[in-house]
Amino acid sequence: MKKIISHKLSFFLLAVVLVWAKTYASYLVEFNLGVKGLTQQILLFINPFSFTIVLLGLGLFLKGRRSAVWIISINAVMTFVLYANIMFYRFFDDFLTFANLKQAGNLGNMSDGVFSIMAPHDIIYFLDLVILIALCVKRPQLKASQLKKRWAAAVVLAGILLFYINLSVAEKDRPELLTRTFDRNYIVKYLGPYNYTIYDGIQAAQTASQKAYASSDDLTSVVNFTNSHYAKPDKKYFGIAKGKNIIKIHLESFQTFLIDYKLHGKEVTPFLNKLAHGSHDMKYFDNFFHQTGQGKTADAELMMDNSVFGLPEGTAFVTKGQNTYQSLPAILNQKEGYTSAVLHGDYKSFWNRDQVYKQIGYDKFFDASSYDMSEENLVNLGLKDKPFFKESIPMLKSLKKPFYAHLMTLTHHYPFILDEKDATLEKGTTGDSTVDGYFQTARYLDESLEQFFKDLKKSGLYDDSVIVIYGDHNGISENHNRAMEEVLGKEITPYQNVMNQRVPLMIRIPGQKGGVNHTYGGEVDVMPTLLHLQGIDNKNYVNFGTDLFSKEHDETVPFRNGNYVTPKYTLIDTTVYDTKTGKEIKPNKETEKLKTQVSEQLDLSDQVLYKDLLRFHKLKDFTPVDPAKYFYGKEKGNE
Ligand code: GP9
Ligand code: MN
Repeated sequence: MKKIISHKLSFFLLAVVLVWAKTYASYLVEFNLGVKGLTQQILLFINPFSFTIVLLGLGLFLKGRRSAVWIISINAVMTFVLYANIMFYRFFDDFLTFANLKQAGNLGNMSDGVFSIMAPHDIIYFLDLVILIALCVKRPQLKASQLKKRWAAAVVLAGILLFYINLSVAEKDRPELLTRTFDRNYIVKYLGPYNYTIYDGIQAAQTASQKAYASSDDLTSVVNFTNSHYAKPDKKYFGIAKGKNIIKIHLESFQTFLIDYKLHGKEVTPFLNKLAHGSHDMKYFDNFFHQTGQGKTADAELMMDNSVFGLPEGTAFVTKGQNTYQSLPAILNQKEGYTSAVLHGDYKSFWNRDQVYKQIGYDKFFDASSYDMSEENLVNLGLKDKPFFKESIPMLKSLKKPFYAHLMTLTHHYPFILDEKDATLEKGTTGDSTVDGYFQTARYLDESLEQFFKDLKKSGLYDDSVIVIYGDHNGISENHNRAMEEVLGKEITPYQNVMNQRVPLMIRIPGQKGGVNHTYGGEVDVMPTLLHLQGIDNKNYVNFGTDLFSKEHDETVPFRNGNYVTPKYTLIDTTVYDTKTGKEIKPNKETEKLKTQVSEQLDLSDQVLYKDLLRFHKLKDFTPVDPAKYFYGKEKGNE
């Protein structure tokens, strides 16, 4: 036994335990990781181990004191990583990224405040280093200690195995944790700060290499495409909303099939139904589709504000958070003096929003920290929609006019749960809890929206504002087809599944009549539409969508996977359907041409993001957004 637990191994074990202890202490003292449930508690407890065992364990292959030096050096690097994150988190409420390091503005803000955010207890983060160094110096036994290579290998393998276990339990609790990168908080909560740093480093390296080989020539084919795809504005609509506030409301997971749907003989969304039928002068697009991929909400936001597609894999908001954008809020600001704001009852780091909104040029970001997040106001992912809308009114009023405000709801989100006291509609009865709950949270959202409209009127903001309402993506996936067949009373064929990807789009323009508009369109079409309503021609911008009111609007709606819908055809993989009847038809020249156009459009849009091509797009009347000039939350400069 004594032989096995050699001095070398005990030094190593001590180092591992000390690193674990301080890392775990930092979870409890420094970070707000939102740990819920036993699985997450256990993962939090064990997650510092895997990386520590592997990295420190490599030192066991070295002889004598060199091994101790290795362990101490790695410990020092890990201490630096941990402490840098602690400091950064104290300042920005977020974890450090390699992208942050490159963005001088961010850290520059911190530099003069560094000492003020240090705390006396910070000593605990360095204590283990001191102990290990002292032991190394004082203990001559370490010099002679030896460990068999196969023991060293066993230790490193055990660390790797632990990592796999940790990752698989994490993926079970939060599927697609690494592929979708929802939030840095999540990665740290599940995998710990050290694994997170490696993960972030790999992502940063991938991004950098994609950008490095790009040149302005790559932009030429993009601009050729968007020029030839341009749809000129209809005079009837051009500029009719000039200078009006724009209040854009994101209905989480809201699908069009809910409109006019009756459950237990009652309308599920009576207020939205009224709007869809022209009340409040609402123009309702009933053939509007979401085009999101893995990035879900973030993809919807990206498309609506930039008229580019989300990426085929992952989430552009996360992986392309350091790109150049020519966004709707930035153009509105530069052309018409608009201020812009996002309002949302979740924390700002979700979907990397705090970084990307700066790239997009949002002046303000009211996230969860601006709202009353007491327990009774929360359900599921964050703030309930009713308090969210209520508290948003004074924030909207505080904005300099004209403004563009993007409000994102949250309660109607998978798994569609609601406190009993908030439920005014009985659940569905399919036996599928997701589908059954979906109706109840949709009703809650509908009531929240009705209340918001009333409050907007009271506040005086209603009359002079354009109101845009849209569903971001489907809430019910194909895993629930059985229950959905019961709900819709029809078989969910692949064709029907595509039809189910309709989400509502509504636009209210002061002084204009409402009504139903059957034009086919998708999320990339919203930015050109809103620009033209403002009297800003989108001709020179890289927009992949076209104005929904234009006579030249392209009614082909590409989906992220290369499928498409037009009023005539629906392409699913290699099969073409007649959109009106759902009957399979033979591919023809037109459907083949559309297929080529759609894949070219998606490919060019991907290149814009992967290669950061808009940095080469010089426009006389557009100054690129400087993210270093934007501050949200506690950051200095946001007074
Ligand atoms: C989180 C919310 C939901 O803040 O926007 O995002 P989703 O899961 O729908 O992408
Ligand atoms: Mn969403």
